[in-house]
Amino acid sequence: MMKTKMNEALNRQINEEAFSSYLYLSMSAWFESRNLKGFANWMKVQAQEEAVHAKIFFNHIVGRGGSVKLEAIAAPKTEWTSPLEAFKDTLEHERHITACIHSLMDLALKEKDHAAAITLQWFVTEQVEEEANAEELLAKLEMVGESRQGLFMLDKELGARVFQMPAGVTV
Ligand code: OFO
Repeated sequence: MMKTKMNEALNRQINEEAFSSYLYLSMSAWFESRNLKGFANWMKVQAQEEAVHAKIFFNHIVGRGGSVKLEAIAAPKTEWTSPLEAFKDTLEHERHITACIHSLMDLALKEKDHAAAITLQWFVTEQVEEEANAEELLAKLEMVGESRQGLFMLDKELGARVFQMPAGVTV
């Protein structure tokens, strides 16, 4: 059985992950509107991953007899001035999520909630990858600058991304 404080904090994280999914879906729609279908694909896959993250927390709470409370999801931004701005927002958002995960881990350790700590360990590792991916794409966009050809090549590269359920995860 989970303590109320941990239960509430994990419920808040479901909302954070659901918002992440919404944000990237909104970015996907924006890229579609700019005819950058590869970027749109990358963001759609990212949104799928975030929905899985929300479900991992959902399953963790349910599996331990906790109570799931789904709150309203805030409306994400719908317009960006450039792909560069969208990826700046992505990196900033992932850094925010990393901070959320670290606070949850701090709480789990304080409460001696070993089960929560094990689930959160996966997210600690995942966030290293999430930030690295956003940093890499941001760097590539900075390199490309105003080059339409560079953007075209990058769009092609991002179009190849395919959603994969993380190893060992069932939702
Ligand atoms: Fe982007 O990792 Fe979850 O939110």
